[in-house]
Amino acid sequence: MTLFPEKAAVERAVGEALAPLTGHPREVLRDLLENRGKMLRPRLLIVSAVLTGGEKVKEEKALYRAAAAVEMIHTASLVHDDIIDDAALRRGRPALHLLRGRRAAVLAGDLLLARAFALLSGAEDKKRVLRLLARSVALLCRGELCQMNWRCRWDLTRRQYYRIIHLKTAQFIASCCEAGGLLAGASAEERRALREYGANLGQAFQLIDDYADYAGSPYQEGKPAGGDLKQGLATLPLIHLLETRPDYRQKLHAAPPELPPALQETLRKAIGENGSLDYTRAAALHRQEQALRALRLFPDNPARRALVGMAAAVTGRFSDISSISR
Ligand code: GRG
Repeated sequence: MTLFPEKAAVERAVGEALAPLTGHPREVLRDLLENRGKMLRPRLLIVSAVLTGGEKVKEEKALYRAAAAVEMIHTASLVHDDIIDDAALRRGRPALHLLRGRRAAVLAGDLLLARAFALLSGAEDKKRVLRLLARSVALLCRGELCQMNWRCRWDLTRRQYYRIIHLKTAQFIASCCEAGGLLAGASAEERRALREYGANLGQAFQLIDDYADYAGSPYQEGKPAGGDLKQGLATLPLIHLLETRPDYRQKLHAAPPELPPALQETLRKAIGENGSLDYTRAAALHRQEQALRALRLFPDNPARRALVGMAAAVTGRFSDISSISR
């Protein structure tokens, strides 16, 4: 049984978007696209469309083009993110900038983004999806810039943290769900509910990602743990520790911007012992509940159950997402 029956159609649409490329550019993108992730965003877009428009929406080519475009946008953001973070691994393999060099990786991300928008601009009547996703990419970049601006500053508040994860992760996931609704002709109320579901799912997703950076395996997907502290990023586990244990705040403020490994280790240990990881997990579970609550508008059917399953998988192991049956 195929677990994501639309996967082949989405991949065909990605192929269509990249068809005009030849030679070296095509080769660079091939490295990237051969190593697929969970395809969470295209799944969300398609299931949201089916939930609000019924099975007949699956006959529309525009659905697969939009699904391919969100996966391409997401992949472009990962390429750029890995350059910014100097990450060594992506999806368990060397990051593109290590395989092809930083300059080529920047341009490969740009190229992918441009081809994604070319795909979206194909259908005249789908302008609203194009506008929604263009705005969402701008917010992604603002989130990343904001996070960059807070690097090695340890006084980031919980409110500011939630704002950053909304911009860099949750709002794009919300836009994928809303785009599915738009393509299926969903009502304004349904689109709001889909957005609410996606935004909460996205927050839960990022909270678990930030949890995983401290908790390590089995949550880390081919990424070494401990990267956030090393890069000077304050995420909820650390923010919670600093809120509840001001003595650690003093230690951090007295330290150089690049934290010495011994202090990183002390903080990591303290975060575990202080209950800050449990706190982060509970915050993710709360967002997951909110996501499920947003689905109450919709009748029980296979598409709704698929969205429930995807929300449930986010706080379980990430890999469970790819085992959800539709
Ligand atoms: C070029 C579109 C573009 C944006 C530039 C760098 C940047 C601005 C934004 C970074 C946004 C980012 C990477 C946020 C993290 C989101 C996140 C948790 C990604 C992991 O998503 P998964 O687990 O990945 O769905 P897979 O590998 O399964 O696709």
